[in-house]
Amino acid sequence: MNNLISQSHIWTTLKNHQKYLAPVQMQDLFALNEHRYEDFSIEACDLLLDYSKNRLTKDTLNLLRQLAIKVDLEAWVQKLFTGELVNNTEHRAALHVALRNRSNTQIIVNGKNVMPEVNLVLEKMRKFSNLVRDGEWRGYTGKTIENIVNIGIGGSDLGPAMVTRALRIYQHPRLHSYFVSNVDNSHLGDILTRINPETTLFIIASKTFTTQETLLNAHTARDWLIEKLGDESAVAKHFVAVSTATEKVTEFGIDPVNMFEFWDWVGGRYSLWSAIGLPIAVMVGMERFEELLTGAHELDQHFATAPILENLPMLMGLIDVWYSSFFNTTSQAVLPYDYTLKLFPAYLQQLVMESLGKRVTRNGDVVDYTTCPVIWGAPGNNGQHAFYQLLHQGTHVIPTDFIVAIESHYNLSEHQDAVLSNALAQSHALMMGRNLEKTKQNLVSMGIKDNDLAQQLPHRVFLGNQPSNTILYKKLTPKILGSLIALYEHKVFVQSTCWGINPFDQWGVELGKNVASMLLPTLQEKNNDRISHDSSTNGLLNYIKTHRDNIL
Ligand code: G6Q
Repeated sequence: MNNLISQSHIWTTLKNHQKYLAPVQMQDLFALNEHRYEDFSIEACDLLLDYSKNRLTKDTLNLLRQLAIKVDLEAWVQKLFTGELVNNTEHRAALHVALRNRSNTQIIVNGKNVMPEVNLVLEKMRKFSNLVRDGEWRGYTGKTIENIVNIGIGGSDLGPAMVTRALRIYQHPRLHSYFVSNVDNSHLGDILTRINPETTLFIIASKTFTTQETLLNAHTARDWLIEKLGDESAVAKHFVAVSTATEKVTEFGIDPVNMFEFWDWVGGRYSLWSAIGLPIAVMVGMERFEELLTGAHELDQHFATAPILENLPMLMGLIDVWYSSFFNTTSQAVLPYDYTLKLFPAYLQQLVMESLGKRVTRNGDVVDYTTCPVIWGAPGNNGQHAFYQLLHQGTHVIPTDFIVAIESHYNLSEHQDAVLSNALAQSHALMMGRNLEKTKQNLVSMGIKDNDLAQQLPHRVFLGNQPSNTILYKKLTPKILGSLIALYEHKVFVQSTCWGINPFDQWGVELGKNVASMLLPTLQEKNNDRISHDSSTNGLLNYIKTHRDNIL
């Protein structure tokens, strides 16, 4: 218990400070300081962060800064950037910053500079993506490639799927991308009915090349292709792999020449910058992929050098710790007012919750403070007509990130102003609320009176004081997107450092991988006699067995 940060003086001071701030209304803080926006907003890497609509003051920030100093945040950032084994349970570095190290300075892991290998793979990606895009890479029957099907799951799916969707405006006009992750028939099965095998390239993306879902989908896709084209040798023209496991890729039947390598120091959910980004490079071109890397690299430089309270990821991470551990908030909404970021909340769910969804510190001590919030969200205007009700009048405090593009890539008149006004109106309304008196005036002005007024009044009041950040950028270019993603990656690292958590392992995911293979044989047995799990699992298994017609 003694190793926990919660035992420190600064933690106790923050706790007391929270008691003082808990009843304070943000609208009063705005009224007291007409420069609150200027005082609590910051710009770096073409991203503007307005964090003025948060339940904090300058004192709060100074205390959070002291917390960052107490946990040696800046020293941990150095460890991250210099290849130390920050993933202590797997004895690995976590060097996503090396993958986008555009200044090419050497980064040593286990005594070896990793940059030459990184650059070689980037070069291989460039050549391959150009061949596909230029129509020079041809399928078995000589046709150019039109469909790119990425088969992977988790970190080998969410990042590239999100980025490819976000950068759709840049995609090659001949190419269509599909991302298959789920093992459910209706994912791959549906896509296979809509593509032509002669013009399809499958990218099998798996760091370990042992993941059940990916391998099953990959085998099914391979069998489908061979059946359709009538020759096993067609595989060489239609399958490439992205992996760290050369032997397993070869066993599967993919020539290592068509394999794009990455390394165990790249975590799955931090891997879109590696060859796992191959579908991005093919769809939008290697130059755009490199712009994405540049955006992330610039944010890396900012993170590594800017002082704590002028540092975007540090500020956002510290504010998140403030809410989770001192206000005990348990969820956080991410609301992009930029439809191209449709998949960003899903991507962040993995990045944040797989990294921080933990209850013991690096040393194995059980924490006595709230850590990772549940992350959820959806594009702005859609959410307004769905779950925002809970943000405005529910019983939870839900810190929210509004992510807003000033301009769109498309020029439909009036639309962008509608988006911007909605985004700003929502964060304003969440902060201000509408008190009893104002609500009453409003209802009276609408002609509502007497009993009706008394009855309606409590339903129409908005307490407000709901905190939010707003992140603004001009237009979602590959570079801006790179910076935005890196901002969230590093924000997670800041939170993990304050909480003393290792953000780079995922033992919960490993558990899932093991239990699935445990039940599979029971499901495939004909009789029910040997079922010996808990009675619920036994009951469900038996029910499934007696109700399904198509046992394969
Ligand atoms: C990510 C996790 C996990 C992983 C998938 C796929 O950080 O480790 O989401 O990415 O389980 O693993 P493979 O890439 O090994 O198939």
